[in-house]
Parts: sequence; C-alpha cells; structure tokens
Amino acid sequence: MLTKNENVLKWVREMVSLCNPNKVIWIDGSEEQLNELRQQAVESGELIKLNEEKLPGCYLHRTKQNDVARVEDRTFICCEKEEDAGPTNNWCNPSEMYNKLRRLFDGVMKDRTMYIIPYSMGPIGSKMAKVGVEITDSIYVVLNMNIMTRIGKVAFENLDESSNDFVRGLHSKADIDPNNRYIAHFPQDNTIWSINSAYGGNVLLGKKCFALRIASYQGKNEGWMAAHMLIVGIQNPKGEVKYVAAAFPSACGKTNLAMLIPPSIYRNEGYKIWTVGDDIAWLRQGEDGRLYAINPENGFFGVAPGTNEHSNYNALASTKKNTIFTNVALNLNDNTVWWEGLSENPPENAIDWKGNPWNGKTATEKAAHPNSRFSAPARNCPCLSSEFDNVKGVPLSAIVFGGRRAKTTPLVYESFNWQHGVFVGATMASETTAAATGKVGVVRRDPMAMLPFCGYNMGDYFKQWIVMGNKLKNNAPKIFNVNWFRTNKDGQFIWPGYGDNMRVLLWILDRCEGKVGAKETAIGFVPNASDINIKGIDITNNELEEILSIDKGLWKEEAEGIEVFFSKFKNKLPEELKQELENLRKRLA
Ligand code: GTP
Ligand code: SPV
Ligand code: MN
Repeated sequence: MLTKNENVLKWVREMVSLCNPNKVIWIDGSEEQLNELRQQAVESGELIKLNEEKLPGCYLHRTKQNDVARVEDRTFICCEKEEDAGPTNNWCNPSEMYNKLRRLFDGVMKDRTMYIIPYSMGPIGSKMAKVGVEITDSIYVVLNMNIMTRIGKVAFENLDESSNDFVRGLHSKADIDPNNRYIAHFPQDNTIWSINSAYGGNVLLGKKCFALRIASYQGKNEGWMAAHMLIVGIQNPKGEVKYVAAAFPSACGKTNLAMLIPPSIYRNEGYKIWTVGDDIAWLRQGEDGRLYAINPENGFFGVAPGTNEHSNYNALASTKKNTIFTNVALNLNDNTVWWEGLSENPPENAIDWKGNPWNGKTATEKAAHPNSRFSAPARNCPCLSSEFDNVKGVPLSAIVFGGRRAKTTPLVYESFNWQHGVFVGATMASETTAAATGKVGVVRRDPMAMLPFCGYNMGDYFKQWIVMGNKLKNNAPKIFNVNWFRTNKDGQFIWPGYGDNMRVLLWILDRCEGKVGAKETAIGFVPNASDINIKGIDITNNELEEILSIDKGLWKEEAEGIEVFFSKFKNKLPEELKQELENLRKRLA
C-alpha cells in the first residue's frame, strides 16, 4: 500500500472483492518493479524484446485483431439524465451500466494478478494536475501507463490524505470479447470501467477516458477546460517563445505539428519549435488573466505509419529508447520494427502486425496496422519544451482548430472574435481516419475534435467555451482554423504540410501581434497570398491562391450542414452560436 488515503483504500478493497484476483500488486514506479514486469511479459509473449543496441529498452506488442482502435459505439457516458450526455454520446443510466458490468467484472481476475497504478495527470505539484488510480490485469497497461503518465508513489503527493478527488479506473482485458466490450464513464462518480479490450485509448484510462471525458466534466464544474489539443512553442530569432494550442481530430496531424522541424530558411534565421504536448491540453485562466495550458500526459501515443526521418524526425527520435510499439511489423533482419512509410525499402523478412510472415517484395497486405502506435516517453523528444514540467503551464497566444477537408475549408483563416472562434471550433468537420473503428474517409462533424471525447452534453461544452471567453476578455488568445488537406483534381494534397506548416504558424503569430494584414471574407480573415512564404517549396502561386480561396456555393451548403448538426442540440445550443450561424448566412448572401 502506497497511501493512507482511506477513500483510495476503501475503493481498492471493493474492487478486489469484485474482481477476486489471486494476487494484488501496488505499482510504486520503481525501475526494479517495472523490470520484473517487463521480464514476465517477455516470458509470456505479451511483449517482444527488440534489438537492445538499436532500440534499447524497447518492446513490441500485438493486440488481438478485433482490438486495434477506440470503439466509439461501445463507449458510454453514464449519468442520471440522458440530456446531460447529449446527442453526440452513447448514454446509459449509471445503475444499469454498473449492474451489467459488475456481472462481467465478477471474479474476472481469479487466475490473474491485479495491478494498482497510482498516476498523476499533469506535473507533480501543479495545481492544474489531477490524480488517478487505475486497476488493471494487464502488464501492457502498467508499462504503457508508466510511459504515458507520471506513475507510482509520487502521484499520491498530489492527493491529500483525506481527499476524495481522484479518478477511479477499473480495467480488465477479460476475454477481449468484442461483444462484451465496454468503455463506461461515470462522470458524477469520477469513475471509469473498461472491459474486454487491451488497446490504447480503450485501456490507458488516464488518456482519453480521464484527461478528456472525465476532465471535461470536472472542468465544467471547476471553471477550466479539457481539450484534444497539442501545445507547441515557437521561438523567434530574438529568443521569444509564443505558445499555440491546436485541436485536430484523431490522426489528423497533432503529433506532427507539435514536433515539426522548421524549414531550413527559418532554421537558419534562428527559429525553433518546442513541444509541450501532442494530444491533450488542460486550459485554465492564470493569475495574470491569460489562458494557460498544461499537457497532462508524460509521453506520446503516436501513430506509427507515415512517421519517418523526414515527416517527423522528432517523433521518430523519441521512439529510439524505452518505447513500446503496438501493432507494427517486426523486422527479423535485425529485430527492430517497421511500418509503412518508415523507409522506402520494406524488409523482406518480417512478421506483420497479425503475427504472420511478411515480405515487402511480395506482400499484398499492410505490414503495420494503419492505427499502429508507439508509446514514447516525452523526455526522449529532442525538442521537448523546457516548460514541459512547469506547474503553471504556458500562456497561449493562439488557439487553432482544423481537420481533413478535401474542399471547402481554406489552408488557414482567422475568426472575427472569440465567440466566432467558438463557432468555428463547434462546426469543425473532418474525414474519418483509422484511429477509431468504422469507415475511413467519411466527412463527419467533429466539434473541437472532441466528438468522441466530451464527458457531457457538447452543447454545454460550447457554452463553457463562451463563458471562458467572457472571463478572458482582452486576454483571450485569437482563434484560427487550418486545413492541410485540400486536394487537387487528382486527389493529391496541394499543401506540402509537415514542417512547412511552420509557414502558416508564423502567419498566425503575425496576426496575433497585428503585424500583417488579411482579406476579410464571409468566413473570417484569410491571408493575402503574398503573406504566406512559399520560398523553397513545391507549390505555385496559383495553387496557393486556390487553397486560400473560398467557394461561396460550398459554404452555403456548409451552413445547411451546420444547421442540421446544431438542431441536434435543441435548447442546449448556446444562443451565441445560433447568432453566429445567422451572421455567417448573412455574410454569404
Ligand atoms: P492522434 O494521436 O490519433 O490524436 O493523431 P494526431 O492528430 O497526433 O495525428 P498525427 O500527427 O499522428 O498524424 C496522423 C497522420 O496524418 C499521419 O499519417 C501523418 O503522416 C499525417 N499528417 C500529419 N501532418 C500532416 C500534414 O501536414 N499534411 C499531410 N498531408 N499529412 C499529415
Ligand atoms: C486518438 O485516437 O485521438 C488517440 C489515440 O490519440 S487513443 O489513445 O487510442 O485515443
Ligand atoms: Mn488523440
């Protein structure tokens, strides 16, 4: 036992009696204990040890083929009133869900060890941080939580002995039965129960379950916000660092933007990029009135395919030690890993993510699953911000929303003001990716990239954003929207993206400082093409004009789509957003 907190101990006793494990181990966070677990996992085949010279401390894990992504249709918000979960969540009455899941958890660990993992979301000692305890029967979960959060005895430093303010997470892989898979959240009880999965966002309960779904609800009650956002610092040649937070849906480029390598013209001038976070931000007004952000996580659970030295050097570098790879291919030549897009020459002697022999010369199937991931410690990242552990977080100059839109949305535009910016975020849409099960490439509304991650009624979440703006007043960051994914007639991306997104970030910061003009359009302020620096990249002026252009016909259709989407929220839709839709229509007329 690592704590005297009676609330923790009582809950643990209850969960032990429910799951009936044959052994209980408290995870203290010591390397000794973790090493023993690594060894056990290698012996049982749960982990494969990789080349110790090339990838020290790294392991490969394969999940079951039916368990490779978040399952949104089996994810529930369980609160008393259905209306409080809202139209974008699956709802279930809490006692009904507890009863159903209690039957599944009953005795589920009888031949297994139960691990109790205390963890902190956010830097130890930060007032913005929160404590969680995850109970699990999976060593993979323990070892991943060790990378993704701050685990062990230290976590309890953030929890007073009498406090009840910790999130109770219960996870069992059970039989990994997809028909009995549930990811259930009980926001009113600070509780998450997850069963029959052993994959990422379904089971690393500190991540999407706590740091977004439960935290968004806590934020509503406590006056702060949880957002699906990266946090990046942009240092200019004078050494000044400005921070930007950006929300893109899953697998739409957060990790990439957070770690981008500036194009050489900027590097040579002395510009630098610093990563604070790549997936989740907790936002709170600071003492000086500005909006501050912390990254509650301690590692990166990044998409592997497409990651290479050129597309994301820093992410790749982060995976070179103490990393767990999930569902990538095993390169048998040197016992390392491979995935599509890592290198131009696929290995000829490999094992694919399903565990079958794979030869890059003859293969017809993918070596790595499209949603295969690496769990890498943040401290490995060459461009990790010096403010990563800052207990106060970093002050934001700009907030950016974005998604994958082949047409309609320009490369970048600025909202007219905070309220309009909230509208821009609330009406985001994006083509679906492999990060969740279901069809890929379908356009869906994904407000603030939070569609699958809001722990209460999304209409109330919009309201929370408007309330925050009223508190921030003149200190509010400016709000922008970006789209790296406009395509040409042949379906190819027009904008080079990746490191070159720096060019757009700099326009954004210039706007924040009032250094550059813009065109006022029906949807917001769009750059003059001459203000986006395209020196050294393979894009013509005409192409740039094209991706900055706005097709009023498409936007009128967009307004129709927004109205349909908004109508779902009934009386929960803030008046301010109705007004913004009307304003947009007037400007388009
Ligand atoms: P989650 O971890 O699921 O939240 O994803 P993410 O938002 O962090 O996405 P990530 O940065 O991992 O990128 C996902 C995919 O988008 C990868 O295949 C990238 O190669 C691709 N991608 C990222 N940035 C760009 C870009 O600027 N342009 C293009 N065309 N593709 C990009
Ligand atoms: C996402 O899907 O947005 C992720 C991966 O970051 S997961 O942890 O599975 O949610
Ligand atoms: Mn994410």
